[in-house]
Amino acid sequence: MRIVVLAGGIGGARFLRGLKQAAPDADITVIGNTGDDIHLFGLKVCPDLDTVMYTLGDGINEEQGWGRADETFHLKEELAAYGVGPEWFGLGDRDFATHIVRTQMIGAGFPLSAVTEALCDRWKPGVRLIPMTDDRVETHVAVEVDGERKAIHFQEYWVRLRASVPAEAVVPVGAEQAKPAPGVLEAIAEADVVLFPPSNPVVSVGTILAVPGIREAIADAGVPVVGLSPIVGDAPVRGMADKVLAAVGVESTAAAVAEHYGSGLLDGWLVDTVDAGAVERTEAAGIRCRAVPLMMTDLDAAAQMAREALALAEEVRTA
Ligand code: FO1
Repeated sequence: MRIVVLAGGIGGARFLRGLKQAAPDADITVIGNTGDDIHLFGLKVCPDLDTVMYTLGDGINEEQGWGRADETFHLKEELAAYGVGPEWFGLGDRDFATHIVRTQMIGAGFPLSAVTEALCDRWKPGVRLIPMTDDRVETHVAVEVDGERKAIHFQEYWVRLRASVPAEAVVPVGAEQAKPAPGVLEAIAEADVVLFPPSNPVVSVGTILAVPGIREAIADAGVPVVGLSPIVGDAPVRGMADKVLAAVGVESTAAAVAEHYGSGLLDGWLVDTVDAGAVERTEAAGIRCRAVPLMMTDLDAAAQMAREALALAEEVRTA
């Protein structure tokens, strides 16, 4: 079975670990969000691609869900000693190697998709990881700080400000001019099922869908598209998805997120058992909905969620 997954960071990566266990023989292609990318110290950092690569390659810092295990921060400390910031973004020594290799390869003319393939040769994530585009897209957030409206990089909003101020707008800068990376549209066209994991529906899945051609390819693929709600009990399971959902006028509920994706895109939607009340509203929106446990407390729980998503896809296919 060929499965395509649109993944962001931590939630998407943990779901993918469960999907690999639930469907060990499946051919999984991950279309990774690159809107979180940031250029620091002259290096290109791709947080969501790295989180998928490290998580599936067993190099992730498990409790953080980002960055490397067994990390040290000597380089960061030395840079700070020179007064070279920013200090609010925790890049570790081991992680720096990834960004140096990536930046060197891009500097030598390799597209991000080829660089990602090369990095995955080491990590062997067991899926094909393709960035949503080889073009530069960086999500910025419009905020009002000290009475002044300004656009700041997503990472500054997310990490330095901890999303503590309302997001007036979320803009994937460059998305409109971006083209799907080689292999993205082909993977969607050849897929037997497309999954939206419990990633941030605005800044992760939403950013991937903002690359012209990707949303249309999925809507026209003629195969089941099934998503899993990142909102459980009217709150994001992790991260601060509610802050960016508000920016796009979507209430922080499981049903509202399904409606946001729309029945033109989604055929099925899994909500957590605490949100069983959302099933009727979601089905009224033309999206088949089931309430199942959605807390990825461990690998088996994530694998069960993946099985539920694949089962719903089969139900949709035979409907
Ligand atoms: N998230 C934080 O909350 N604090 C950090 O200092 C931080 C550093 C960092 C370094 C590399 C990387 O790949 C990710 C990092 N993240 C950090 C997470 C990152 O902001 C998020 O993973 C995504 O951008 C959102 O999914």
